[in-house]
Amino acid sequence: MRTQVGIIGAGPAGLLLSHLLHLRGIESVVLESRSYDYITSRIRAGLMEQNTVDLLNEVGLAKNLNKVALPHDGVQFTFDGVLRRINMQELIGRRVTIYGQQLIVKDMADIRERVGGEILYEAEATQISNLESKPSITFIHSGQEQTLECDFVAGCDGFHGLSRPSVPGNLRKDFDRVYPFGWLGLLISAVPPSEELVYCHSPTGFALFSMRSEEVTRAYLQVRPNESLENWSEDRIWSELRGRLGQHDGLSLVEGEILQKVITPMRSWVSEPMQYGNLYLAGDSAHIVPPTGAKGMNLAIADVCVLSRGLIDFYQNNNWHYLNSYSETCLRRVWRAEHFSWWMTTMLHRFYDANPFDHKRQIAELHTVFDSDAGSRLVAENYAGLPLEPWQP
Ligand code: RFL
Ligand code: PHB
Repeated sequence: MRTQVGIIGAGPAGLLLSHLLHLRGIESVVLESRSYDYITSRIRAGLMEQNTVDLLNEVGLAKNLNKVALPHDGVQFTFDGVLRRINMQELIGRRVTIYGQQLIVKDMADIRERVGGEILYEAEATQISNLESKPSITFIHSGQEQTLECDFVAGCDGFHGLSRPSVPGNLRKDFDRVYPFGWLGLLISAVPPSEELVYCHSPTGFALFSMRSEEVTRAYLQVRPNESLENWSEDRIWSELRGRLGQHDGLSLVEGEILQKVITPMRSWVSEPMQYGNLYLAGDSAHIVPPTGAKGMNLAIADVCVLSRGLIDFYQNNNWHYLNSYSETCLRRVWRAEHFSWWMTTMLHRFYDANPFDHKRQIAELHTVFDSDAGSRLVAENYAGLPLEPWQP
């Protein structure tokens, strides 16, 4: 089997890349180890930056999104007994949008399928070879080992994929921070406490109230690392949700059936450079962030814009400029998102080893940022997202 760009992974990064390349007549094949049903029902991200939504509109991927997504002009924070709202629309003229990752993955996969795009599900890439000349990807599909020959490999296979480890260890530098807590993610059949997201700092830990629709709440509770789900009875969950939200005018916690609970560890990670030979890493395969800043999927999409521009310029104009500067261009934005995600995480979570001084300092930091117009604007600019690079030359 042969194609121009071999893409490993049908997450937001891989699917968007294959769509953008298709719009400019460049062929790709996407290899995905999981099934179509799995990737279109896996609950992960929910929040999209304004630029992400604008891009999806520009490239014809936002038809369903525009029907059901929930745009938010503001975002709310509680700490030290107060509720603060950042009005992003007023401060910076931009907003964020709630639309489940599994829905945008489905929209992209279905559109690729409709125009004859090749996505092989249950096709696990097991080896990438000849990265410095004509690459090939070995994969197992329907029990058979096969080979995909290509000009370039896009490693869009997430944090646990095969692409990053295919960059020789002596040419790669990894930057890593593990946080001493995780998130218990809950999907609840109940009206969310507010129409907007509420991030809560509390003496018993962080909580976030998001949503997937007007009737479905998506909530997260900070939990100890390596916490077991068995320790989280429904009673304990409701009591922590209630306590961490606190009592504020306009916020009310409605109980409902808990449809799903999952614990996720929290980590920051960057692998540099994001390119080796003809392999380009995009999205979680190259970097991850703790979800407090809602940046992971948005960053994956930002990488893909840079990569599609490079590949289009190469195929249309034989120009290597954007491909040669791919890693450097992406990493500038990646590190800003890493910083923002780290900052939101450390400012809003309770560190279990913090002493009373640390706690008072943290509360002071929250007042410094959220009582200030300049502080609120800084949060708004980063939360609603930095401008994207153009996806074509
Ligand atoms: P993905 O989505 O992990 O997709 C990678 C795909 O590659 C496949 N794969 C392979 N296929 C073939 N052969 C192999 N050897 C393969 N190895 C792996 C996998 O099956 C998979 O389908 O990576 P991508 O495309 O880079 O997208 C990244 C995003 O998924 C991720 O950053 C976000 O989910 C992060 N995230 C959030 N991001 C946001 O922008 N906004 C949010 O609100 C937000 N909320 C979140 C989040 C992540 C969370 N968790 C679960 C960590 C909330 C949570 C709780
Ligand atoms: C979500 O809706 O899943 C979500 C929203 C904002 C975050 C993290 C997750 O910061």
